[in-house]
This record gives sequence, structure tokens and C-alpha cells, in this order.
Amino acid sequence: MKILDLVKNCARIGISGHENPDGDCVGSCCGLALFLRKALPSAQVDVFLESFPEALMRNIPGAESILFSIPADAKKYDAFIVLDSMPDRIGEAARLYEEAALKINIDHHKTNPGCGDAFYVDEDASSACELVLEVIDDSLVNRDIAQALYVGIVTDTGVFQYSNTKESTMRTAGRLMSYGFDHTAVIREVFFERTFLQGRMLGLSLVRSELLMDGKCIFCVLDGETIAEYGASRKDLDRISSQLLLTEGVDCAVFLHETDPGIWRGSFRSSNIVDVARTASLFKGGGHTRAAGCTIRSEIGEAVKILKEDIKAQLLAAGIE
Ligand SMILES: [Mn+2]
Repeated sequence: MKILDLVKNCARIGISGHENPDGDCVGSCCGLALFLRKALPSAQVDVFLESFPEALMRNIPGAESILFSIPADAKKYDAFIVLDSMPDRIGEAARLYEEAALKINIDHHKTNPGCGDAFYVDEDASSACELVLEVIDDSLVNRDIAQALYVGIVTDTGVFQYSNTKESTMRTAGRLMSYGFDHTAVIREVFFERTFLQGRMLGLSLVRSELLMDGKCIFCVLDGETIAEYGASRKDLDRISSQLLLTEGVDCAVFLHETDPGIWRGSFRSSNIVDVARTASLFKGGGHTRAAGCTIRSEIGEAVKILKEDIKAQLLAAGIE
């Protein structure tokens, strides 16, 4: 796919990505928007996203022009592009996608079958940003576009740590670095830095977690009351599952937290064996083999039982335990 072949005659182009946007989501949306504004100077290119951490705002060029709400009288778009997600996970922007004359979807989630009039889904890609770099024209890439896309690759590979990091990913990242942005600041601020409250919530989660299945699974459940006690909200609970997974001997990490009374967010990570996309799909969630998530609306005790049974079955099937 070359994106300009599809949208070169469009006067109004909308872009969005998934709810609770991460570095790959924001980076891919901004990288693509910066490119389209450069390639099609007379076109209007708008990006719609939910709010996201300040560190992404500072480190992703173009993020300052993102729209966080949809005007009631929003005109129809000639093309609407959904990145890093299926169109049903983009919140209110789904309406703009549905109304658009041309619907385009670019994603790297293996649970996405491909949506819209034109789609490019490659589950082997490290990130949506890597796919955006493939569909835009090399000759127009500049430092800002390179930095936006680099943030997404860094985020989704866990700074080149996860198994989705390939030789080609490193080459792509190297190519982006050659544009000369401050890559050390990007990695520190986007990936490693956390707020004081995020650190406290991580500490609390580690204390509250339990080891199961002969130490192969780590499990933590934080209810809404506990979260409120610390004055924390969803953004203060980012990346906890990845930290739990760093426990020696653990293959699968589960972090469940109550976002609203009776509604829970499940975040899953694994290192080698458990396919957590399968686990998340038990509650209509999705993601990747090694990183996935879901929303749980059923009784939590029962849900915990179902999750544990699935993980245990997968470990047993692999001859572990
Ligand atoms: Mn992604």
C-alpha cells in the first residue's frame, strides 16, 4: 500500500487510533499526519485521539495539533484512516470513520482481520509506526516524522526488548535515528520515566501480587477502592503488567484493575509460552501473543477463575508445570 495513491485527491482527511492511546498510536497518527500535510499542502488533515500522557505530548512532533473532541457539526471526511487498531476501538471518532467516503485501516494487531475499503495489516510488524513508514514516500520523511515514528517503535518493542523486535526493526530504527533527533531523551521520557504516583502504584502492585502455577504466573488484582485511596487513575497504572513479568521464573503476568464500579481492565504479558491474546479473547479483548488486554464486565471472582484456568491449561499443554 502507498497511502498517497489512495488519498491524493482527498481535500479532508481524518486520522484516529485506539482509546487510551500509547506511543505507537500517537506516533503513527502524528507521523502520518505530518507526512500528509507535507505531501498534500492544500488538504485538511485532522487527528482525533483520547488524551494521553504528557511525555508523549512532549516527544511526538505534531501532537500539539491533535483534537481531543469531535465538533458536533464536523463535516464528512473524504478519507478516514484508523491506525494501530480496529475501527471499533476508536471511541467517538468511529462516527467520522463510518461517514467517510473512503475508509482505510493500518494495523499490526493479529486479532484485526482488516477493515474498511483499503487495509494493510501485518502482524509481523513491530508497530503501526513501522507500517506507516512503509506506506509513506521516503523522499518526504523529515526529522519530525522520523521522531514520531521512532517513538512508536520504541514503545511497542519495549525499547527493542520484546520478541517483535527483528533485524528489520533495528534497521528501520537506525534509519529513523539518522534524521538526528534526540533519541536518548525520547527513550528516557517516553519509556522509562514514571511519575511519583506511578512508582507508588507499581510498588503497591508488586506487594499485592501472588505467584501461581509453580511460579510461572504472576497475578495482581487492584480494586477501585484501593486505587482511589492513593488518588490514582488509569494513567497511573500503565506498564505494571510488563514490570510484573520481569519476575524470575514467570512466563505470564496478569494485572487486573477496576476502572469503574464493576468494570475491570485486564492487562496481560507473557515471555515464551502463554498466548495472552487468546486469554484476553475470553473477555472479547485482543492484542498480540505476548501483550494483550481486555475489559471485564462480569463478576470479577468468576473472571479471575476463568483467566487462571486458561493460563494453566496453556502451560500444561506446553508441558510446563
Ligand atoms: Mn501498536
